[in-house]
Amino acid sequence: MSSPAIPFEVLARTGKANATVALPTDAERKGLTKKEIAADHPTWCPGCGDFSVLALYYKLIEKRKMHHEKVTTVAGIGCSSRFPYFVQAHGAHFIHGRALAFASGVSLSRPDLHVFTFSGDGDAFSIGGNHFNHTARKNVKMTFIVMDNMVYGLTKKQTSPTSPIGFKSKTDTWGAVDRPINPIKQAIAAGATFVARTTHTNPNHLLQMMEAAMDHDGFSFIQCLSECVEFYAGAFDNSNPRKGGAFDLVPADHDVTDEYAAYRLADNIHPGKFGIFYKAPRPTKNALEAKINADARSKTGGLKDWQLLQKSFDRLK
Ligand SMILES: Cc1ncc(C[n+]2csc(CCOP(=O)(O)OP(=O)(O)O)c2C)c(N)n1
Ligand code: SF4
Ligand SMILES: [Mg+2]
Repeated sequence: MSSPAIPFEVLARTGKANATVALPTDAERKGLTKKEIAADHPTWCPGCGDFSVLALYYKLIEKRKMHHEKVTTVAGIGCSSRFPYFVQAHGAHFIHGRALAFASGVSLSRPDLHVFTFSGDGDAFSIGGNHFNHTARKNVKMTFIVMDNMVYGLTKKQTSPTSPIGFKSKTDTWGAVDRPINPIKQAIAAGATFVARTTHTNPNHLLQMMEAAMDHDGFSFIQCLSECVEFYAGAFDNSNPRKGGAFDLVPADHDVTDEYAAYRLADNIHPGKFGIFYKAPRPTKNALEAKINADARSKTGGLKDWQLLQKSFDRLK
């Protein structure tokens, strides 16, 4: 294998701008420790479910020995979307509802990165609902984790697309009347190729789902129930055995490649089943576009990008 290009900063730091520095290969490099991954102190309310998702994300990076320059953490706006601030890696705290659009650009232009996008239920399914459908149908390679607390937390308790009927909030003082969406069914119908549900109260399961999603070659979506203790306390007690609820797994004999079976399974009433509902191979937009680019490039006679651009400009003159 050829040795990796040495970034300018490394040369500058070592003071050996003209020397060849033997950098360790990826396999030789040590994995990151939690201390190296964690940035800043999370500003969530004590007891917020989002802490658990963050802790498991650190664990995932540590366990899978990912390096800073290979992880990208993108989010929209909301309490949950503060995520990238707390991760010592590249990423962006982007515009409300537009995390997937930004993350798609990153994924398509840098297929070597693991792109993780985090959203809240409002960010993902309300203002960002359109992007959710289209990113799923395009099968852009990334992992999308929605921390669903069934309320707008950051803006202090408005009804979200997953709030149940009757939920009293600042926007529905007499109780919500609109039928909530079913994120799992919506993801399957839109064309997501990996669809799973987990909860912040079951760390082992959450990590297991994150790993499976990360290993999937395509758009992997996880609905992670994550309690807002401030504005919707107890929302997920019925899925937590420690609070008298039941944590029901997707049956072992469920065929995850059967789209209709997955859709029917997702029909269970709240909180429903936990695990992988749907997982099927389909070419990613990344792979399809890479092929178009390679085909086009093979016909350009070895011209460089800037020369191709120049030719296009010249044609416009
Ligand atoms: C364009 C735009 N509209 C509205 C807002 C106000 N706003 C910020 S976060 C948010 C909803 C957050 O809810 P959710 O995505 O569920 O995240 P949570 O805070 O519950 O984690 C809203 C409406 C905004 N920042 N930008
Ligand atoms: S308001 Fe709710 S979602 Fe936001 S940090 Fe507090 S507990 Fe978490
Ligand atoms: Mg929310």
